[in-house]
Amino acid sequence: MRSETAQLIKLEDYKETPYVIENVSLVFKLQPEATEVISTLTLFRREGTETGAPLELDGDDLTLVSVAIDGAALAEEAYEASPEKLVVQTPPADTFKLEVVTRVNPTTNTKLEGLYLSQGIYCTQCEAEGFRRITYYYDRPDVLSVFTTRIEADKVTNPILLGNGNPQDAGDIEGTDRHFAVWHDPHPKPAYLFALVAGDLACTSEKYTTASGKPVDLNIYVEKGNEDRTDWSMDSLIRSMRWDEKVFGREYDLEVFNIVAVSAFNMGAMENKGLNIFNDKYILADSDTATDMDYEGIETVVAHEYFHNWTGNRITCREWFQLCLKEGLTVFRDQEFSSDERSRPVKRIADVIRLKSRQFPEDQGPLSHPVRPTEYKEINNFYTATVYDKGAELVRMIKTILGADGFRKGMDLYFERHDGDASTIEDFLKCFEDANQQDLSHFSLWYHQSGTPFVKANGSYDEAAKTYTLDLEQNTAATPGQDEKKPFFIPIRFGLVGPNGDDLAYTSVEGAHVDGDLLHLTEDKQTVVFHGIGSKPVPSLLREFSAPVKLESTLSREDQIFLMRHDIDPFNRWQATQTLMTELLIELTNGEEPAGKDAFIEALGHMAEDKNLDHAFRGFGLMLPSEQAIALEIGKDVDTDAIGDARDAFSKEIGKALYDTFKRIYDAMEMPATFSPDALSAGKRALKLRCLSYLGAAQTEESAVLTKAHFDNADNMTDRMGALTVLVIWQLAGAQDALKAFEARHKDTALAMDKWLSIAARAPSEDAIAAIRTLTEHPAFSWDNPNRIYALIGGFLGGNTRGFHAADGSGYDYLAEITLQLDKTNPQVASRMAKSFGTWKNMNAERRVKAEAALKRILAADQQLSTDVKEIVELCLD
Ligand code: B3K
Ligand code: ZN
Repeated sequence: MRSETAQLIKLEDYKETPYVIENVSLVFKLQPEATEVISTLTLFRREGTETGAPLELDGDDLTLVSVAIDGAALAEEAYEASPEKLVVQTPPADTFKLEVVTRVNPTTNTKLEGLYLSQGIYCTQCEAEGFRRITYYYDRPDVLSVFTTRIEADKVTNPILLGNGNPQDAGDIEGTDRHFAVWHDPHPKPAYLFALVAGDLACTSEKYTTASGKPVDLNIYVEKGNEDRTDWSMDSLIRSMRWDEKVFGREYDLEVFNIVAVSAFNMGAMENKGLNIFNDKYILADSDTATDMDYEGIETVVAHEYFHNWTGNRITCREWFQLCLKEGLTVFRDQEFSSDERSRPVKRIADVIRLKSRQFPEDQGPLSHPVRPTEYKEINNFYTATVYDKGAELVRMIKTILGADGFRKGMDLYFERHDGDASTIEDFLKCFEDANQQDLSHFSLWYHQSGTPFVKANGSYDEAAKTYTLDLEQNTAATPGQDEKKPFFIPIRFGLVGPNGDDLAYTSVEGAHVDGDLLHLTEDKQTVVFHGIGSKPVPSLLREFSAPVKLESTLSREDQIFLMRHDIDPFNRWQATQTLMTELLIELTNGEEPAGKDAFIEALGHMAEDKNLDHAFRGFGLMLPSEQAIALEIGKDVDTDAIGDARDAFSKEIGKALYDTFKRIYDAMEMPATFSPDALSAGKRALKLRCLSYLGAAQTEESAVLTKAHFDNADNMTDRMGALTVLVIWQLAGAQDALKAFEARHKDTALAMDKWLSIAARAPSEDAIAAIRTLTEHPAFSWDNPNRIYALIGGFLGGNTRGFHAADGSGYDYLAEITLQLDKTNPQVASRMAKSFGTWKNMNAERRVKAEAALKRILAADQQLSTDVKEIVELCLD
């Protein structure tokens, strides 16, 4: 949507539509440059709407061909049409049929929103407001209707014709080279869940029988030649369907479930009813082209989209402010699925790393917003880590507070009470309150108040009284639009760890609601006294990361090392390691020599070799916080070069100090004879590669040879890419050869070349921007495909901190330049890139000046900015 005067949409302005759309019948006459869409809507006047009140439908960039009501063409004065709107001034009756014909051009649709062509395949993307780019409609989630879709297309180029719901009819169109298919979706749905696909696609199929015995045809459609790369996604789908039956009691509800993978897609995937459309990155996998992380990503996204069938589709959102109702909840569900399928603590660590690296910076900067926002200009800008990942944390906290049974009771009531509804967060919370007779009003503040709460904890032990006193304090800094913050309801899972590593029991407690190992922090300050504590404990707080807060610990380094070795909560063992690493790295960044560094490195060596721990867990334990994470922790006046230098030096120091340990683990690792993406094998590969990266950091001749051999001998992408990254990042001998060999091997596989682009984008360089410009000329890169842009430009912005935050401002200038360039073709991708400006206020003065100038240059550019980009830039400058 392009507009100089983008409107601020406010939650408080919500009103129902004056008319109800009962039925939608669509006919698509597909042509690459001029597709005709005939839409017939059965409408009736809503009770309370004045007779003859105008009917105003949304459009975006539409060409109207004709408009009729009940079979009669409308006189010109009876309606007003523009590309953005169709207004029928005075509908003639309480119930009527509106027939609208529009024409759209799928070939020139570079925004990838609405109907577009991707590699010769027609496909659609309608969430959030793409349906209005197909036909005039009430394009909002609270308008639920029954859709029937007829698709007509050329038989040769489009043998496969897919729509939502169940197939109803199909055949040739006599006297032409064309054929048709009719799809009917019996479940009323909002327009954002509409989808259509037509093309020459290959298909993999399976049969599934639901828990109650209903047969379902499962199909995964891909571009021809890719059909042997769908086994994992099909397997993930079947496991997801079974899991949702078992864990949430939810069955699938149509005769077919179709998935289509396309190569040009703005995001990961889309949960259209019965016809999920995916970015092919989240469907295609084989061991030669996909990493273990890709396999995990596929499992997660396939599950996520499938789970939306109940949380999103059967129960949808009243308006887009409620986005977290479906997204936060569905992320929670996919996280739980992966935890059950893999290792729960490892999955928890991975999810928390993601939350802290994506959501924490968002919530502590100019783009901070509540999980349920109250205003926006462009809804596509609000598909954020806050809505998704923090949204999932809020659902997780409800489960923590109510317990597993109470949570399930609330979910059951939600499905029973709201099936078929367009709901709100209030509706959702009410189900948990009613099912558990519990008041969640204080808890609900999490949905409305933005910002990351900082929790401070200070403990003291009184040996004579056998008491342990914990002084807790919470504080949330002001965020845009919210100067004053109220205290949150923070569930803190904890243990008081005794000298032998066991949790100490307490006899009684005062000062807070404490139930077993769960403490409710509900006020700004609380002093909690535990009685009957026999010896001095080390507190282990926020176990399992029970709330999305930043814990400022006052523990000594010895105590952290103690937790790192002994905590019974694996998450907090990992967290203690991270906390220590971060503290040490900050001191190193400041040029100090940190106390306890050697003891820490020694403890790290123990963890690396601890056979009682999961391989994947050990891999995560060894991982240093990213440069961005350290920058966020420092918070202000950040010098990214100093952080990079300190982190490099510390990696090297650990690599040298524990060289023998890492080499021993590396050499001793037994790998399965054939590749399997299972969690155990993936964990072994991860640990082995983590060891290799420290050996690489030590930059010995031996480690360069070892890394190059690892690359040369790799029989899977995880090892090949892992070793290539080590070679390139540490500039080891053989790096250039390896880059060339990778390119030669994978030049015809775009998704594999994306990995090459993102590694190349991270390579240390004197002139990073010149290097990126050269890479944009590479045949593997294209400005037209989001995956290529995310790989190269996204890889640079997120993975090359020195380059992007270069003190001379060249990284910021480049981002301004490509934001403007991309905005002309694909505003969603442009604004996603521009969000990298979100941390500029944390930088030092030298960098801030450059970043601010670059942001201002975007606003002042001699081109019309999309609402998407304009909103992000304005928020950043606010
Ligand atoms: N619901 C889609 C995201 C749509 C994004 C629109 N800008 C995928 C998902 O979250 O499952
Ligand atoms: Zn989703």
